Amino acid sequence: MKKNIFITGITGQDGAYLAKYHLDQGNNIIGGARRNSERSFWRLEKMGIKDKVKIVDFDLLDYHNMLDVVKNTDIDEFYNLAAQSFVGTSFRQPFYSLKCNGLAVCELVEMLLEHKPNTKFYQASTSEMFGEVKSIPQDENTPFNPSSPYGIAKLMAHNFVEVYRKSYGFKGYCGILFNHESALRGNEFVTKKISNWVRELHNNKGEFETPLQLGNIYAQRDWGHARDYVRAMSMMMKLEQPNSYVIATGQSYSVKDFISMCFNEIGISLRWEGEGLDEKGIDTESDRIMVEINKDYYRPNDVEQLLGNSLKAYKYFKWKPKCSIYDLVSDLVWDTV
Ligand code: NAP
Ligand code: F7E
Repeated sequence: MKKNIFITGITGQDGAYLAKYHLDQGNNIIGGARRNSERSFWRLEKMGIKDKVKIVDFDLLDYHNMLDVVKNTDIDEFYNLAAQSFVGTSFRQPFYSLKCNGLAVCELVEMLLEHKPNTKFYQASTSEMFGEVKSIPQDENTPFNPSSPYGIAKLMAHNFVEVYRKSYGFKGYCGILFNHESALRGNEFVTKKISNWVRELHNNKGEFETPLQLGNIYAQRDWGHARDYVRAMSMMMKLEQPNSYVIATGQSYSVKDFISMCFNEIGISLRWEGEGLDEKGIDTESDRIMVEINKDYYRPNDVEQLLGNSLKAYKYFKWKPKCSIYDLVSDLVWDTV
């Protein structure tokens, strides 16, 4: 039977992939989008689904707007993907991030419980909640230890959903998703920043003005593909009993590894020289400096190593990723959705 799917953050990376996934399943999509000076639906357009999605006004920071949507929309599954999603910004705008990613989600949960208790709710939780990790790999039993305002806010929302699930039978599902990327990723995230630079180098036939500038290239991440991860969201929402699940590939690479993989994709191999702020990535053939370290891209505090174990998701709904890191690099460098 056709379901009514409501997606907050429909203009974001995951919003676009999730909308496409549900449309392919034959479901109706209603997307919540906040007003901007220029509304941009470029991701939905790039996916070829803009005209198949109904858009309604939705802002996490407007209580009455959220209440109006909850009370007056017929929704089977509600996916809360909206957030201030950039960890770096959460250090510069901590309270904005706490409100959007924490408090607003608690308000949303409360109103759903009161007005639409049968609606299933998905919360976009994150590996950032593990922060300065207590064990490797991380799974559902690993203690949370956030190290950014973003992680703190997301943990508040995550805990709220879990407490309401246990206390009141709230149908809240949490996906603790590790980093997932695609050609629809925002330009400031590290994978997109690197792959955009590399593609332009290729398109400009090797010409560039400034080497690629990056911060902590020793951070390690478990990077998956957004297409695989939205499938996991939908699969967990099919389960009768709500629960929380880690979604990850089980493989971790450093930013430095990722840089090398992107350059390899256009046939350039790098060697590395120097240390700390003086470290540089150099084209082995031309000897040109391609990558430099720039202190402006360091964060006050960084999560050093993330590696997820998603065996629980496999056990309960047979999810595992289909895309390899090489597929992901290729999609990013060649801008393929
Ligand atoms: P994204 O591309 O940055 O999309 C974020 C979405 O949230 C955009 O549609 C944005 O709208 C919307 N938004 C921001 N502030 C809002 C507000 N006040 N009210 C309503 N909408 C607002 O993020 P994503 O990568 O798709 O991630 C989706 C969710 O998963 C986020 O909650 C993120 O924190 C979480 N997550 C992501 C990852 C990952 O690796 N991608 C991993 C774990 C968890 P505008 O277009 O107007 O800015
Ligand atoms: O950084 C390092 C940076 O901004 C990855 C969000 O989707 O995943 C994402 O958060 C790493 C960090 O993602 C640059 O310091 C080095 O260690 O791509 P990112 P993130 O912070 O891991 C989690 C799971 C989420 O939930 C978030 O919403 O790369 N890094 N140099 C850099 N990062 C950026 N952005 N830019 C650099 O120049």
